[in-house]
This record gives sequence, structure tokens and C-alpha cells, in this order.
Amino acid sequence: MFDELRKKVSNAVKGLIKKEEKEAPASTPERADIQPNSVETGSKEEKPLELNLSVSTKIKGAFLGEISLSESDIESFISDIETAMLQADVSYNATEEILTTLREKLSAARFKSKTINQEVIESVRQSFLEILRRSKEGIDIEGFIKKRIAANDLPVKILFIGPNGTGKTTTIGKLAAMLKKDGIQSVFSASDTFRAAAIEQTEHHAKALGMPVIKSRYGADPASIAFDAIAYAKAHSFPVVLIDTAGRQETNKNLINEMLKMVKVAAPDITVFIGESTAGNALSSQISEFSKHMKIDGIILTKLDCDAKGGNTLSISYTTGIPILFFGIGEGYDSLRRYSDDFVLDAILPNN
Ligand SMILES: Nc1nc2c(ncn2[C@@H]2O[C@H](COP(=O)(O)OP(=O)(O)OP(=O)(O)O)[C@@H](O)[C@H]2O)c(=O)[nH]1
Ligand SMILES: [Mg+2]
Repeated sequence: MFDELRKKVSNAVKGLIKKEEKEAPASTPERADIQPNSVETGSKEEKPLELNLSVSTKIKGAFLGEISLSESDIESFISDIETAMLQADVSYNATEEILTTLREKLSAARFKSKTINQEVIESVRQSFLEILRRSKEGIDIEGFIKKRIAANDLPVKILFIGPNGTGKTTTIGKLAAMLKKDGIQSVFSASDTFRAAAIEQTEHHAKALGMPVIKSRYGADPASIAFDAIAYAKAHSFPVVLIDTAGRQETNKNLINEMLKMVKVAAPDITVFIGESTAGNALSSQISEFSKHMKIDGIILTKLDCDAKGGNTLSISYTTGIPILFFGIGEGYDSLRRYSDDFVLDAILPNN
């Protein structure tokens, strides 16, 4: 997860560094003063590293003990980071925005020669953070449910939507397991009556977790099943209804209309879009198309464990205006991770 982006960001920082410079003039003073700690190289045989800065910058750094990067140092670094981000599926607009911030930070900074490495990484971190912070804060699902329990305003209805095979049904199981740990029981609404074996899959999760499932036959109206599940939750005091839906492409009018009917009948409190990280930049247009039809409250980004790039975690909320709530990082019930800026940044950035 994030391996590719992490490696590329690391390499870009390393691009500010290079092996013992053969062509350096003999007069270059005191190299030791301007050597940073080495960045993760991926190879134990790497020789000691040295900043790949222009000679004049180095000389100033050596004398002053602090370094301001020259415009050309900054531009070459920015260009490396830009390539890294675009190749790892960070959206173009977010990339440009991040790089504008980063360029400003690097131009204004006076780095200590001994710690420039960490300081440059910190500048990248802060630039990434600014874009993450620009997106709306995601709803705290558990907190929301607890408030509704306290107000005796139940059940809370959560609808899961998204394209085919992204992990909707599996994520319902994961979320139910997470809520169960907190003592919150859910009813499953097997409202995917379209895909073969979808009902059995929901039943399987419900059984494994000891939750009731409301189902009908294949081809039945998904909205009526959701309606029945809500009625069941009310009658049996279950605080939460988790409503599965058939996977659908945003271009399929019939399935979109079917979903609109479900929204009308079930009146979900929270609608979650389940998208797979591996969809790369296509994900934001999928989400934007879906959100033309209905309000989406949050995104759960699945299969992060299968995605070496992972760059859309940096830009998806910025691009769509919809916050990420959780990440799916495996197939098991315990592989749901709550979104946090630190989770993303710690995973992407080299830690030295
Ligand atoms: N590695 C990994 N696999 C996942 C993750 N989430 C779901 N899967 C797997 O993805 C496959 C599809 O998951 P489903 O839950 O059936 O997806 P869906 O969106 O309900 O699919 P449809 O109902 O057919 O649209 C299954 O094999 C899941 O085990 C995840 O975070 N990581
Ligand atoms: Mg499904």
C-alpha cells in the first residue's frame, strides 16, 4: 500500500542528494558540514549520500551552517515530486496545488545543513497536509449512531453504493463487526437482488457476525427489502440498518433510477460510496457522477492493500469534496481503518 508513491517521494528527496560527488571542485569546503542524514535507499550497499545542490549553495551552506535552496535546486526537486505524484494517481489539480505550496515553503526555508533531509520531508508533509485539510471533515459514524441511540431516534440507516465489485458487501460486514465490538447491533438489508449469489454473500456475513438479515428473492424490488429491514429494526430495537446495493456503473440509467427509488424509500441517514483505490483517477469521476444523483456523505476506499500507488488518497476528497471515512486494507472483518491525515502521510512519506 502506497509503496510506489512512497518510493518515488523518497527518490525525489534522494534526488536532492547524491553519491560522493566526483566532479566537486577541490576547493569545496568541509563536506561534513553539509551532509544530511541519508534517506532510505532501498539498498544497503549505497555509499554515504550528499546533497545534490548546486556548488554555490553548498559553499554558502558550509560557511553559514544553513542552506537556502536555489531556484534551480527547487525546480528540479519539484519536477521529481510532480512526476512521482502524477504517476501514483494523485489528480492533476491537487498535484499542482500541492506543488505551489511546496515551492513557497522551500523558497522561504532556511534549512539547517545537518538536518535538511528531514526538513525537506517535513515541508512535503506540510504541503500534503494542507490539501488534506482542505476537504470537509468526515462524519463520525459511531458517534452519530451513539447520539441517535441517546436520543432514541432509531434506527440509523446506512446505504452503501458504488460500482461493481468494489467491496460494498464485504465492507458492510467489516463495519457491522466494528460496531458490534462497540455493542451496536445491525440488521442487514440484502438489497442486491441483481448479482448471482449476492443474497447468500450477505447471509454469510450476517451469520458469521450473528446479525439478522432481511432478504427476498432475486429480481425483487431492492427498495421494498430495505423498507422491510427498517421495519424489522424498529420492531426488534436494532439501532442500525446496513443496506447493501447492487454494484452499478454511473452510466446505467435503470440501475441509477432503482437506486434513487431506494434513497426515496429508505431515506438513508448516511450514504457511503465504496470505491476501490485501484481505480486510480477514474474514481473521482465515478464519485462525481454518482453524486449528481444523490448526496454522498463519505467514501470508503477499499483494496488499499492491493494498490501500490495509492495517490488518490491524497486527492480524492479535494477533487470530489467528499471526505474519506475509512480504508479497506484486506478481506477480513478487522481490516477497516479509520481515516486520518496521519495514517495517509505516515504511509506515504519516508520517515527520515
Ligand atoms: N484485498 C482486499 N480485498 C477486498 C477489500 N474489500 C473487498 N475485497 C474483496 O473484493 C471482492 C469483492 O468484494 P464484494 O464485497 O463482493 O464487492 P461488492 O462491491 O459487494 O461487489 P458487487 O456486489 O458484485 O458489486 C471480494 O473478494 C472481497 O473479499 C479490501 O479492502 N482489500
Ligand atoms: Mg455486493
